[in-house]
Amino acid sequence: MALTNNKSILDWVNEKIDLVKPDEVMWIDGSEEQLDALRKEACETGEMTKLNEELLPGCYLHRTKPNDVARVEGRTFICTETKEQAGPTNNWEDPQVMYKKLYDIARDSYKGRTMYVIPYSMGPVGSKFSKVGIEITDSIYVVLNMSIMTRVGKAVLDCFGDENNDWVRGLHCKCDVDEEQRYICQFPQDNTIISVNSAYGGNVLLGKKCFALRIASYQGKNEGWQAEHMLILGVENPKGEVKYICAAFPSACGKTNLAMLVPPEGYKKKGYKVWCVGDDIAWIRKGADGRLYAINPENGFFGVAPGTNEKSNPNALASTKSGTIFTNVALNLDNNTVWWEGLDKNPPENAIEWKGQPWNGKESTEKGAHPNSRFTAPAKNCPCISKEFENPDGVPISAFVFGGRRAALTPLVYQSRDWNHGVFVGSIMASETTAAATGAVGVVRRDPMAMLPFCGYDMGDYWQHWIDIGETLDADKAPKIFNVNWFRKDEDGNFMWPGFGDNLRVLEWIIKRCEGEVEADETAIGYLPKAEDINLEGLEGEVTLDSLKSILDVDKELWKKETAGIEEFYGKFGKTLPAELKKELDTLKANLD
Ligand code: GTP
Ligand code: SPV
Ligand code: MN
Repeated sequence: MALTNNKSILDWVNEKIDLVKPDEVMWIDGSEEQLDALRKEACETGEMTKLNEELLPGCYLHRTKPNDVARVEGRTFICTETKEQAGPTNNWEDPQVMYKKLYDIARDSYKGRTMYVIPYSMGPVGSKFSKVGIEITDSIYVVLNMSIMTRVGKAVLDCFGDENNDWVRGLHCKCDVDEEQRYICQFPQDNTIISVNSAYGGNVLLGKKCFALRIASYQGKNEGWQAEHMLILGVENPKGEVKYICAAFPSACGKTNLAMLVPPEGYKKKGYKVWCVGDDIAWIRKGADGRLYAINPENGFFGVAPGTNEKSNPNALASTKSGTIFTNVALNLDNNTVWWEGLDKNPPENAIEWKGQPWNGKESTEKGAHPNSRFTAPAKNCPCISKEFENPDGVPISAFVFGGRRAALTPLVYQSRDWNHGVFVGSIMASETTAAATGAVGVVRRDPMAMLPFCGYDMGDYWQHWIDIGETLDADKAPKIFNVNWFRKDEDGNFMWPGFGDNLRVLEWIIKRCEGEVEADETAIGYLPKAEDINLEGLEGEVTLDSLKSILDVDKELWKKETAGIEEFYGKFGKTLPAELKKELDTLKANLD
């Protein structure tokens, strides 16, 4: 039974029923009974495996097809009226051409299947930050993941009302999971998303990257707010004061880890705490007091499994201990639990690897879990979830932090001179590619604000939006903007900075800068810490003042080469490149000479 009288929703759902021809239609009401019945059904058909109820209560394992394990950037399209509106960094197709192609693929594809209609809210139900979506899918895996990652069900529609037309349409059709016919398409001008021939995470959980970033970034541009690929964390000092930081790193570059950071022993003893508000996406608006506020529109974590362990990220691991769906990890047959590379040093011998084949972790040279295998865990499971997580007004932002994986060049941390220089610093971000998207891994590419795969319109206009937002902020209220790099390597290829919990040492410097409590050195690229101002207590033997100095080093010759790459990248944009950024590039070049 339909859960709403909203005509725009009912008309659209009926139109889609006529197109895909399901045997049955089920509206997802958000009740435990309904979800439980679906879990049962998925286990009966083999779509999911129920894990050990004692060790992992309410947890399930799912395997996707080996051809369907990551986002597919080459098959992701922004379909706007003109190609220019999508900009030079997005794949574009004419909306009418793309609708026809997608409808031809989707037509009759639900025959013999059930259509699930999922009403969901990105953000706490009823918050002024929040937005509603409807996702139609033929996958129980999608329903169950969406009900962890977002707020789903009847309550969403009750609050939405019958006249409201401000909602995002999402149609997902698994079809035959044929990679040749796979398309992930956003129609920002129609508030519409269509995804066909995939059944993997970011391609099909349409609330996440498709809506909360690609569509929402476009909405934000028009409505005066921002949708960013950013974690949100709060650092509580021993006096109990909490400062909030938003940080943008590309996929698989450390957002979830930083968001759930465990302070080093010395900090813990002093009374420092870190609180997680969000690990992937931030929606940001100006508050009544003139500061910027952020909410996490999601309700769960879709986190990278490999490398997650008791030491690297105990909070993420704890979050996966109940009510979690694991995708593409190894199944330990001895105790019906899961395993992935980097969980511990004791891989199971009697196991099934991520593709579904028998696997002996002690002997096999193959991986047990896919490098982009993931957990979908409820945010409320996280031991360090912020008490502001449900706050409909969000949290006030003190600093924006950009960062990526750069083996060379970028120092551990630096601060921009002002807002526009900070926008420039975000715009010149580059990072080594990871397994989060299909394609080569480890290649340095430009990824401005970690939004390259997620910006729903021309990236030049997006930079202009950042500059425009800055103009509305009083200087003393605007977040300060920084850049970090946890991934600098020495000549032997070892990471120079221990990372993880020790990143709090850098956050402490960032907060001190925001509070005007510490001096910095002005360099060609911006303000750098004096090495003595980064607290190394407890890192004896790991990081010395000298090694820290080399992680903070600015190599002018390397940076000159970098400016050539930036210039080439900027050259793609033509007239949408903001003059302010061109000016910042000229300043950087002059500073380096
Ligand atoms: P998405 O969910 O794809 O957006 O990824 P993410 O940005 O949340 O990345 P995540 O925190 O899951 O980390 C990805 C990988 O980076 C993992 O293998 C981590 O072990 C590694 N990593 C995270 N933080 C650090 C760090 O400070 N230093 C080093 N060397 N590795 C890190
Ligand atoms: C990312 O790739 O940035 C993710 C995972 O957070 S996905 O949802 O697949 O996009
Ligand atoms: Mn992400």
